[in-house]
Amino acid sequence: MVDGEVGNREFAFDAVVVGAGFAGLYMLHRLRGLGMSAVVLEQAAGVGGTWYWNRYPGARCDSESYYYCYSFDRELEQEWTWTERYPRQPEIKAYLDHVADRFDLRRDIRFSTTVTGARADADGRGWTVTTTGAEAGERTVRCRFLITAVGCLSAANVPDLPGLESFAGRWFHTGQWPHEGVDVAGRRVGVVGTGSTGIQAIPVLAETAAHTTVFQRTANYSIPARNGPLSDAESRRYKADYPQIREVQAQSTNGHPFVINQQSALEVGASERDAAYRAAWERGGLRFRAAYRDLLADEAANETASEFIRDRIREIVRDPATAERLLPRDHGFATKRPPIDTHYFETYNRDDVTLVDVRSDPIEAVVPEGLRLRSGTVHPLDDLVFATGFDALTGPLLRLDPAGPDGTTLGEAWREGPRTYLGLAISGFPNLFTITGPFSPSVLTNMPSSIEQHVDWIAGCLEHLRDTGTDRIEADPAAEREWAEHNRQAADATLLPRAATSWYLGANVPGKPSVFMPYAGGFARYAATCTDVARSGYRGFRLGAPRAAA
Ligand code: N01
Repeated sequence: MVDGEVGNREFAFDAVVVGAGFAGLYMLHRLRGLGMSAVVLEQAAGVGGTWYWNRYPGARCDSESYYYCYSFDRELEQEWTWTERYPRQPEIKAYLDHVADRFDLRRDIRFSTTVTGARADADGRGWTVTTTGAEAGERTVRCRFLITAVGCLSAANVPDLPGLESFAGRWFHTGQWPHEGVDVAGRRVGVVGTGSTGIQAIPVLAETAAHTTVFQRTANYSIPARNGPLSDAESRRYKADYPQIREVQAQSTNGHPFVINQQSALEVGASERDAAYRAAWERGGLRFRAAYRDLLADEAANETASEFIRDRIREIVRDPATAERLLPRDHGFATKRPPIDTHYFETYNRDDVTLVDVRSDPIEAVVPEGLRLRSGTVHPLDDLVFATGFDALTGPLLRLDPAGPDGTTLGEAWREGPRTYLGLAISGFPNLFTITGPFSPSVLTNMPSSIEQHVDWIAGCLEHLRDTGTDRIEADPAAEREWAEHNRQAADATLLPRAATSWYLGANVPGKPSVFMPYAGGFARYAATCTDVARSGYRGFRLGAPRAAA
């Protein structure tokens, strides 16, 4: 069935948005505000995006609830009350359900609809999007503009281990967790992966499982979250302070409402530094990395924080051999995405938890009874949990399989790695916008902050195109090359590209080109660049001739 006939100039919609998470919901709201017709295509049966799928035990946000939310509507800010310092997955999902209802968004969302491809018109002035859904066969939707709101961490990365199909137990990826939950009582559970997800899930699984075996490839730093209920007084204070909080976020490096200490970790004495780290450790959360300005820029400075955390691990974990295996030594603190936890390291003091180092003895195969390592050791398991992360940033876009006017697919265009202009647009793919695409700050920031900034920019751009009667926009390849170079320099000014196993570089997916994908130059600086590009009349973009002139 065809919505708007393929090949003619009639469009069913001004815009198709793919994804109904934080980004897609707000994009739809802004498109409506512009008086544009729009539909959101969503694979899931409900809204939420990441927070629809990631229902694993312990799933909760590492940003604090009072700012892991929209800022675009003052009434929404005041009427929603968070219950904990860090929101659990069901609470964030409930918040996004509330937003969808409050702004009457659902009537323009097609749920259970998977985008399987998208083809630009030969003249680059529209798109035909192909979907599959509940009905048999494919459907197509015609639109002028295609806007991806697919998130950065939505394409699950399940390791390609031989024998997985032979496993006699149950296996799960944390990002595709069964909605009905998984009861692990009395079972031997294996968890592969010690990133943010594994570090959240392991303590919770260990509370119920008969035995938990953690398969660790890279030891990780983690800061205690210090989660707890939000009191009425705290909620009232945040609500009263929102104007200032939002201002701090807008001026920040990473969209979080905290100011990074402008001292160097190396210009203070050891005891003063230790006291600062102790205070940050006690306060808990991602703010730890704001202790000194050069933690992500100078190896010696970083090492002071890294060693402080290693000391805490040595202190918490009773068995010295286990503690030693848990010490991260191949990368500095926060050069990979730093997890925060609730009793993660303490979990290794349980008799029913075993840590297995699969860096020195890699997983070789799944066998019916469990996991077999290269040494031949078999760990018997009833349940296998892959907390193995995602094909980050590029994976969700490549899955949409867009093709430009000349038929070149995104997979072909990005064979050597991604290239974008501002993370918002891709040369060769006119009238396509990518919310939080590669080479935008995205995963280095508090995501709702980046999402709102991108959506607002795209809405402003669409308004400009409409007001000038322009129906085609495309990133200029030269601007894209310059942006890539600026990204490389911004990343190289930090320690981030040196963490060899980082998913920021695509290192977690075998065969993925090694490119540092998020923009490391800072959120406020990035947003100012985007604003400047718009003010300059969209420098670096090729705008089609206005309709009247054409
Ligand atoms: O994934 P990861 P994640 N054999 O890629 C290991 C966000 N998030 O789902 O480091 C053995 O970080 C891999 O090892 P290595 C957040 O941005 C946000 O945990 O590649 N091990 C690593 O230990 C986060 O960073 C929240 O050597 C294998 C782990 O699996 C991002 O999601 C909460 C392996 C994967 O860690 C991804 O986190 C949770 C193999 N074949 C997550 N393959 C919020 O608060 C992979 N690993 C918003």
